[in-house]
Amino acid sequence: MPDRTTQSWAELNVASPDDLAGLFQALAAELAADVAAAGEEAALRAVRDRWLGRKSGRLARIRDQWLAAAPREWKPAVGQLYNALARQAESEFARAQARFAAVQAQAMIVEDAVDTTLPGRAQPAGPAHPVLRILDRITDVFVRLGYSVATGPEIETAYYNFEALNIPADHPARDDQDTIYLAGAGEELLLRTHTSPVQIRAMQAQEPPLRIVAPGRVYRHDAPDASHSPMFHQIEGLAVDRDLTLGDLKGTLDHFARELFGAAATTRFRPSYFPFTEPSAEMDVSCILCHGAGCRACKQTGWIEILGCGMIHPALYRAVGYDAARWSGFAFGMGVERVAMLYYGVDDLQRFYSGDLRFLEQFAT
Ligand code: 2U9
Repeated sequence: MPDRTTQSWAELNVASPDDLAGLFQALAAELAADVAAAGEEAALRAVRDRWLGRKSGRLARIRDQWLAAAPREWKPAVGQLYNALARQAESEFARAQARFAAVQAQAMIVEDAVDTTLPGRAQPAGPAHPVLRILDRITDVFVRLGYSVATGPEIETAYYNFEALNIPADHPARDDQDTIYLAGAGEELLLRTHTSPVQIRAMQAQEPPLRIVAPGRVYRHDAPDASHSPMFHQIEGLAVDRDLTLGDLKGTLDHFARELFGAAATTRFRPSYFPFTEPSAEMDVSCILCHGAGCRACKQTGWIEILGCGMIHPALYRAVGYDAARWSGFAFGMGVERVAMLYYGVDDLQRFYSGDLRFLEQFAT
């Protein structure tokens, strides 16, 4: 069917009102057929442009050409029919658009539907790292005894890492061989070699009585091998109160050994030396593998060294402003990887840092 809206008013040859009505009826039918034939939204948009396009749409042409050119006596009738056709066009497009939107909404409901009968997706929980599991267990033993947990910076000053702990400038522990210093820092900054600075800060911040454990990462200038790592974990403890004795220290740590390794574990204390404690000792626990009979793990001695400890040196009380005559206390420290190796029977420290999930997932329970 030729597009009659491209014809001029004169070409239409409208001779009677019936001619005019017939012409608009045919256009209305054509419009309805066009809309009905649009099977998708893009097609509907094209039909809409053809009819309602602002400049060259069919309705624009009727308005701009027929209505403008019609003789005066025809204008009211043309105007009315034009308005009716324009209203019909708007409502047909709106209805068709709403139909498409409803179909689309229905499709989305189907697409997004959740099948509530399907079994849930498993969320595999990553197990905690074996070193941190042991660190938690050790921490918990002391928390149950009333200790609180303290943490602090891993970058420290020489004052907190050494001086305040009675480790003077000429002490071998301060050698570059053992300590990782941070180059270019204004004051002498380093990676803490133990968690003891945390406890110095805690003592500075509060008066006794004090019972804290300080778990965390520490750093040493060591090449990695089966028993060394430039980064490892420590947990240290500190108790300061009136009249604490070596007996309190031994009782506390013996209790700790039995809590961690089982009721059958026994302990022994051997004299030792640390600059920050006096007297100092190392605690051995009866070998958890052979129970004292002698095996490869305990080098046939029946004992395994587990931690260092001692009564706090009076120089430390002076450094933090405590009255050394009034307070006494004890401290202890242990390497967590070492305890984890014993606990789990791992013979190479590097395995903990291998990132090998087959190894790490063995400790999930
Ligand atoms: C303060 C006062 C005293 C913590 C202590 C040890 C003994 C000890 C080592 C075990 C293995 C370090 O990881 S390791 O190499 N530690 O033997 N640590 S007493 O003494 C303190 C700490 C803080 C204020």
